Amino acid sequence: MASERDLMQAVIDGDAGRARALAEAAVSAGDDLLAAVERLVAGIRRVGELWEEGEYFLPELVQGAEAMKAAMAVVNPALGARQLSRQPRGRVVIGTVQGDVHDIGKTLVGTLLAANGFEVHDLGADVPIAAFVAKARETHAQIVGASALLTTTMPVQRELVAALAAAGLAGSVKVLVGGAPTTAAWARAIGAAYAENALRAVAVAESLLRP
Ligand code: B1M
Repeated sequence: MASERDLMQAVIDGDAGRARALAEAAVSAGDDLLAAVERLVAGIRRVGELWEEGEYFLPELVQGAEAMKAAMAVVNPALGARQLSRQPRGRVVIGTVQGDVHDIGKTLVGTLLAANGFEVHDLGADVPIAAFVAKARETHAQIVGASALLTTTMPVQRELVAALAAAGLAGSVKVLVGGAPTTAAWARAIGAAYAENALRAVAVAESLLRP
C-alpha cells in the first residue's frame, strides 16, 4: 500500500507523470482502486488547503489538479470496467453546471454509477442548463446529476430543477446534486436529492429509481 501513500504525494507535488505511473502500477497489481481514489482525493484536498493557507498559488493548484486527472484517467476506465451488471439499471445524465470547470468529482460519480450498471451520459463541465434538459429528453433519463464546486455556481442547480420542471420533465426526471459546498439542506430546499460522495451517489441513485 506504499503506492497509495505515494499517489497522495504525487498529487501534492503536482507530478502528473508519477501520478499516472503509480496509478498504472495499482491497476496492474489489482490493488483496491477505491482505496487508491481515496488517496488521490486526500492529495487534492491537501492541495486545496495549501492554496487556502497561501502556501500554494494558482499554478500549483492547477498542477495538483493535472496530476489528479492523469491518475484518474487511468483509474476511471479500470473502475468502469468492473461492471456489475450488463443490463442498464437506469439512465443518468450528469455534468458540472455552467460557470464551473471542476470536473474531477463529477467524473468519479459518473464512473461509479457506470460501474454499478447505470447508463451514464456525461456532458462534462461548464454545461448550460439547456444542454442538461435536451440530453435528459433525448435519452429518457430518469436522473439528472448536477455537480457544483463553487458557492457562486450552486444557484445554477436550483435553476436546473426549475428548467426541468418548465420543460415538463419534473414527473419523469429526478435531480441529484452534489459537490463540496452543497448540503442535504440545500438539496431539500431546491427539490433535489443529495449525495455527499461518489459511493453515496450510487446508493441515492438506486433509491431514486424505486417506485
Ligand atoms: Co478550485 N476551488 N477553483 N480549482 N478547487 C475549490 C472548489 C475551492 C473550495 C478551493 C478553496 O478555496 N479551498 C474554491 C471554491 C470556494 C467556494 O466557492 N466556496 C475554488 C476556487 C475559488 C476556484 C477558482 C475560482 C480559483 C481562481 O481561479 N481564482 C477557479 C474556478 C474556476 C471555475 O470553475 N470557473 C478554480 C479552479 C480550479 C482548477 C481548474 C485549478 C482545479 C479544477 C480542475 C478540474 O476539476 N478539472 C481546482 C481544484 C482542483 C480545486 C480543489 C483543490 C479540489 C476539487 C476536487 O477535485 N476535489 C477544491 C478544494 C476542495 O474541494 N477541497 C477547489 C476532489 C473531488 C474528488 O472532490 O469535487 O468535492 P469533489 O467531489 C466529491 C464530492 O463533492 C461529491 O462526490 C465527489 C467524490 O467523492 N460530488 C458529487 C461531486 N459532484 C457530485 C455530484 C453528485 C453527487 C456527489 O451528483 C450529481
